[in-house]
Amino acid sequence: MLTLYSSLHKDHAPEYEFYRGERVPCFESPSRAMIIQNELKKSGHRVISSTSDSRHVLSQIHTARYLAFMESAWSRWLANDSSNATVQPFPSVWPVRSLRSDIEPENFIAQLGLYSMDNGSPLVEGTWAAAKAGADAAASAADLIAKGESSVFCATRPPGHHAGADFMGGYCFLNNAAVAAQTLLNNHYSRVAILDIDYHHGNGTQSIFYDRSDVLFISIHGDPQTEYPFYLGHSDEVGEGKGEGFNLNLPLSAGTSTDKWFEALEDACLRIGRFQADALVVSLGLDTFISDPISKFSLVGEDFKRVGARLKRIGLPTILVLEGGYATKELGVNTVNVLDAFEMD
Ligand code: Q9C
Ligand code: ZN
Repeated sequence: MLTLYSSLHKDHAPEYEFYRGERVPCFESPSRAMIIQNELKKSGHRVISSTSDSRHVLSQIHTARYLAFMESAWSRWLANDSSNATVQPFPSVWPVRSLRSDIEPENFIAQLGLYSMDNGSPLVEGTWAAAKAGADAAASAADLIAKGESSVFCATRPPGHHAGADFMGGYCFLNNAAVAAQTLLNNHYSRVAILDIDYHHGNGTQSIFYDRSDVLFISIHGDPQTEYPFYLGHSDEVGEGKGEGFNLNLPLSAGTSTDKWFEALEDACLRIGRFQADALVVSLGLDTFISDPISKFSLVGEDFKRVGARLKRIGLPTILVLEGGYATKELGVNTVNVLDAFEMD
C-alpha cells in the first residue's frame, strides 16, 4: 500500500510520562514508527514523503488560538527560563466546570492546562514539527485519494484521535483522522466515514464532527467506565443537531473476547454501508493486540489480517492513519498484516 512517512517524528521523543503516579519511559516512542517502517519496506510497500501542506485544513479542524499555542509552545517555554531546555512541561491545573476557558491566561503552565485534557501528553522541542508532519501526511493522503489512489497509509506519530478542536490529550496533538476526512470533503467528496478501531475511544474526532452529518464517526473501544479517556465514548452519544444519528459508539468491556470485537466490527461496517459513504478514514490503533501494555482486548497477529480483509470489503477509497499500539516489537508485523490483507484480491 502507498505509505506516507516523515522522519520528523523522531524529534518527538519525550523522556517520560506519568503512569500510576510514577515517571516511566513513554509508551508512545519513535521506535514505533521505525519498526513499522522496517516492516513495510521488508514486505515491498512503497514509502513516500508528503505532497501537501495541511495549514489550511488545520484551521478548519482546530481553533486558531490552539494552533498558535502549539506552534509557539516550546519557544515560549524556553523564554520563561533558558534552563527549561531539558525540562518537560506538564499541566497541573485545568479549567473544569465553573472556571473560565474563554480567557487565555498569560502563564504558560496555565495555558498548557487550558489546552490539555490530561497530563499524559508530554511536549518537547520537536513535538510541533512531528505533529505537523503527521497532519501533512493525512492531508496528502486525501489529496492522493482524490487523484485516484485507492488506499493510502499514514505511518506517522504522534497519534491524533484524542486531540479535539482546542486540546491535546492521550499522546495526541493534531487530529490526523479529522484532517484526512476534512481534506476529502474539501476535494468534493460529500460523505466520509471515520472508523476508529484504536483500543481507546476517539474522543477528539467524535467531538470535532459531533454536530455534522457529512462525517459519520464510529468507534469500537474499551468501555469508558473503566478505560481512558473515561469522560466520552458511551453508547448514548449519537450526535447532536444536524449530526444526530451520525455518531456511533460501540464500547466493549475491558477483556472482551475477539469474537465479540469482530461482531462490533461487523456492525460498524454495516452502518458505513447504510451511510453510503464515498470514502473511508480508519483510525488504525493496534493497541487491541493481546500483549499491548496499556490495553485489555485480545487480538493476535492473524486477527489483524482479518481486520484488513474486512475493511477492504467495505469497498471504499480508504485512508488508514496510525493511532495507538504500544507492543512495539510486534507493532510492525501487526500493522503490515492489516495493510497486506487489505491489498489482497
Ligand atoms: N499516562 C492512544 O492510544 N494514558 N492513546 C495511559 C497514563 C492514556 C492512549 C497511561 C492512554 C492514551 C492514541
Ligand atoms: Zn489507543
